[in-house]
Amino acid sequence: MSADLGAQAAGQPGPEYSYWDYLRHEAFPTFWCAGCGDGIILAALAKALAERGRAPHEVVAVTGIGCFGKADDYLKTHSLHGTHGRALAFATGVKAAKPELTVVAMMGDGDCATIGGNHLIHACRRDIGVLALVSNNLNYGMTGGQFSATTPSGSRTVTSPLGHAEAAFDLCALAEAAGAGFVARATAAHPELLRRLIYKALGRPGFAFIEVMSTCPTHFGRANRLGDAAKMLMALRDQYRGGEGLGVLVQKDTPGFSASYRAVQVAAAANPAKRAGEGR
Ligand SMILES: Cc1ncc(C[n+]2csc(CCOP(=O)(O)OP(=O)(O)O)c2C)c(N)n1
Ligand code: SF4
Ligand SMILES: [Mg+2]
Repeated sequence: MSADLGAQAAGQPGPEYSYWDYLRHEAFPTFWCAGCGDGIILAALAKALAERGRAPHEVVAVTGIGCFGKADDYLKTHSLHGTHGRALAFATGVKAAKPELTVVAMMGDGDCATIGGNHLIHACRRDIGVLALVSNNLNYGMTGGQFSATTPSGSRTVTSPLGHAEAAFDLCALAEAAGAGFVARATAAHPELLRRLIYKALGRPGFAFIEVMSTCPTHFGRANRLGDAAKMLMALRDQYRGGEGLGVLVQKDTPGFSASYRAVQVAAAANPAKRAGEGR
């Protein structure tokens, strides 16, 4: 029994929602391979939403294309399944139009930072109140394991069978450099930390970026002889054993785009002659 259900059974008031309320049970089992890290990230998000007490209809899950881009299929929130690399562009539009909604863009490393890199840097700069939740499995899982902008130099993929010749982006450093007010990292081997980070991020008015180092045993793992899914998770746990590089890396108090834009709207209403394109 979960702690929530335990409290209810003991006659104490429990939280209004459980993670269970955010999942589309009829869509299970998921499309993901056994041992894929994506399910761990989905569960952490559902738990954090429940903890925040956001009703499912107040939440919009926005995705592009990719294995992690299937995540919205399993959420009983509003969802918007867009095109590859454009999740943050769609999410920006949703949040700009309806700032009262909780908007989460769920993206793979390809979706977010390879084809979608330009949208990422501008979302960071704009400080729009969207949570960017990235499953970084170091390759394009859905299309068969090609290298992406986060594939480590020297590693093997189907498009770098002799070792990748390029350097990888450090996504958190990229988000920080682009001006993100909240940047954090967890791994699929640290689900509790991930839940806490998502909870924190959901409380911010501005943009939040969370990178989850994840596992693709089917492609990246196989190509680099990293062993089965369990071995890959244990390797992630060991890689971050000291905690360096994990947790909240950047946290600033920023108003968020919706508040700044609202201030401009109020100013425009008070000064009609100064509206863009008028009074020249
Ligand atoms: C414009 C466009 N280019 C390419 C594709 C093909 N495509 C679909 S998913 C994908 C890569 C997905 O990788 P990532 O975003 O890392 O997600 P993962 O599958 O690893 O979770 C690509 C290249 C596409 N659907 N649309
Ligand atoms: S191909 Fe890789 S990323 Fe896609 S579901 Fe399978 S393990 Fe996960
Ligand atoms: Mg990927």
